[in-house]
Amino acid sequence: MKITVNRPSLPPYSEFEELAKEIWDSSYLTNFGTVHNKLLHNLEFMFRTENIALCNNGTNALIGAVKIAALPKKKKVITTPFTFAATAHSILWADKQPVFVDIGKGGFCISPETVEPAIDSDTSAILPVHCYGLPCDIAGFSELSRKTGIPIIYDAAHAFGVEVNGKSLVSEGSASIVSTHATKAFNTVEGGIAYFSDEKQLRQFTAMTNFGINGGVTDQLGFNGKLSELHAAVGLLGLKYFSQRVVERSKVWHYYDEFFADIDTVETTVIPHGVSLNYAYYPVKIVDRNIDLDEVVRKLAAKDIITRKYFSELLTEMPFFKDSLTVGTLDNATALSNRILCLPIHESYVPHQDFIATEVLAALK
Ligand code: T4K
Repeated sequence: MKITVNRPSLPPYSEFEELAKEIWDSSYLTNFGTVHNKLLHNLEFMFRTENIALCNNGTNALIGAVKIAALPKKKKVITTPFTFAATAHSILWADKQPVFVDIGKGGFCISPETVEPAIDSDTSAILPVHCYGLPCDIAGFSELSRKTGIPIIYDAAHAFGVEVNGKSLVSEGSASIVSTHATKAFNTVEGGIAYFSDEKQLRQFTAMTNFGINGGVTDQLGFNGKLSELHAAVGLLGLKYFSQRVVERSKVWHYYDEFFADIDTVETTVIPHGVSLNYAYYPVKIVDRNIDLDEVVRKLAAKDIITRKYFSELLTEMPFFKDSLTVGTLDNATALSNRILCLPIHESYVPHQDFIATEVLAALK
């Protein structure tokens, strides 16, 4: 069996078959159907907010969020280089300009301290990423937003189900988006969720995902960002299994933590106090710079263990973004560049956790 870095968490196929048949028989396949609405309702209950909408992927949700929640007459959106390309692509698709700043020391996210020096009269929004589902300094960003009037738009692509002191991380900032792609902790095959603190902006977003149609009238810019009934069905059924799967994935996380505790070359990730994680990624820092991570990835792949260097290549190092605006040094992000390895984590890996950890250790030697 190939052990991949992550794999979709799916409901039993028989349950999907039954619901798919109902959808088939109804002949209603998309455009805010019954299954879409049920999933939306269940997620509103789970996140304890009615200010969310579903979308056909996380990238489109983020484009919409930036388009709607960023200050309209200003151009710059301050963000992180330590993320997936979709974060900065979304800023550009929303007709804004990304400005990269460093992540904070000892974490994976940009911080109010690294962002503040980059704020100027053209700053339209701040776009932090809760990288691997680990929360940014939400209290600090909320204070920075209050002080400057600049909206915070969170890329919470990895953060489905994450809570901080019992509150869902999704309902933070002016807007926040989650990815429900197949590789995420919870999935709708492809999909996304968008949160807006302002109900008017939420209505604008929903209309935006439906060609800009508001009450039958096209009165704004739109695109097709709707989540189909079949995609929503995978989510609706999968949601029932979500919390049990978090428990199983946490076993793998804690097993790895203990396994690597005394290994000098491997620095594991500390979960901050008060955070309930979804355990969708297991990032470790390989401290010893003499170890070639690409070689480690290759050795493990030869054993059918697929690891990933998410997000070891900073966006600012990629050809497409290398001439983008950067403010300050990127020393902390650069220190992580080519040092982070995400190990396989999934609820079905509990029986394989010792094998995986042992092979990772062997590949590091
Ligand atoms: N913001 C951030 C911070 C993000 O990380 C992302 C996406 C977004 C925004 C945008 O959200 P979406 O528009 O995607 O909703 C993956 C995902 O495609 C992407 O969703 C994700 N972030 C990114 C971090 O990772 P790849 O290129 O690594 O995927 P791939 O196909 O190589 O799959 C990774 C592993 O998962 C493989 O080992 C195989 C396994 N896998 C994958 C798929 C698709 C399966 O077992 N089954 C599957 O169906 O990008």
